[in-house]
Amino acid sequence: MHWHVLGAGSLGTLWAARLARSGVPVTLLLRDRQRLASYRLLGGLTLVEQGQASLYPVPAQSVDDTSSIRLLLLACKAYDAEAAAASVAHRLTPDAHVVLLQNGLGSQDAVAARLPRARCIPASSTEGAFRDGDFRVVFAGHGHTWLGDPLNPTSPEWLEDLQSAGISHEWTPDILSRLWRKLALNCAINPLTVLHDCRNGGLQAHPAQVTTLCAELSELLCVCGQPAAAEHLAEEVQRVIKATAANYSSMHQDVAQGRRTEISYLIGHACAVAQRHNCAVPHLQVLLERLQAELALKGLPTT
Ligand code: NAD
Ligand code: KPL
Repeated sequence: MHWHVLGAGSLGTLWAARLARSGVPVTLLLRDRQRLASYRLLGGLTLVEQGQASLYPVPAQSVDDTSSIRLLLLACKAYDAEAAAASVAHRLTPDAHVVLLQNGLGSQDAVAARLPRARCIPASSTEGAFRDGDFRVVFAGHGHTWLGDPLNPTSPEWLEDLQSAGISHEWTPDILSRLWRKLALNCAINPLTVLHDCRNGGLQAHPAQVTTLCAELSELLCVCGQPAAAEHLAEEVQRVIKATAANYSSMHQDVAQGRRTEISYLIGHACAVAQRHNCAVPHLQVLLERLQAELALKGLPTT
């Protein structure tokens, strides 16, 4: 199986470099010919692991190339996913599989609607990586990736490629439950870290706020058919706050670095779904509005 990776950022590079070094055929898809020229000048992707940088000369094309794509890894941000998928829709074979690495919820449905013939496979990852240069990524935190198809429990053959590449993973028929659980954790922690301008551990000073959000999120998860994702949510949120006390949340990092956040696919999505189900989430709603105001104040997009 030949992998195409669209989105040569942190996770896309992390996957492409590991697949390529294990001998799996992989091609990087870049936005345009200018990006392709810059990439070729550098000679490949650089992955930094435990302080050691290695160059992987992964072949690349621009999205407007015409060769067909049977297995696509979509590794862009949630707000870019639909447009990125649309840009290669004409190249997908009728039996194409598309792995969706986006955090949060909402973008997966938007992509699936754009690619009605493809088998879309959402994933949820706890791996950590960041860019420290053009086409250069630091593997910052080992983690695990869950993948699944809400419409078809059969696992795809290409999971063997992840095994060979050393990408820790598991196929799960309950991928939606995993994505909802992660979204709930992110909703209970990330916006508050932005508003209090603190590390995750700083939320230990605001236990009532966190507990109230967890109660609303648990109710919402049950209302939208995800009771398993609601189980012991408050306890897990407290555990994550303690375990990651010294870290800044991903949303805090985005805001601190002046980057667009994935707000619409996290707390924005939770509030939109709550409204659709007539489920009252007043504290989440106020948190969303305060977060949007803070983003606007900083000149960042509010969606
Ligand atoms: P990133 O911003 O580092 O990379 C995204 C890349 O996609 C960028 O290089 C961007 O230029 C490219 N891109 C966007 N639209 C494109 C298009 N139309 N054509 C070609 N390229 C396009 O993002 P990331 O950190 O790798 O995150 C990807 C997703 O994974 C996000 O939803 C994020 O929340 C999630 N995630 C990231 C991490 C992490 O540690 N980085 C961990 C877990 C989950
Ligand atoms: O996933 C996270 C993030 O920062 O995005 C954690 C650490 C769980 C905080 O919500």
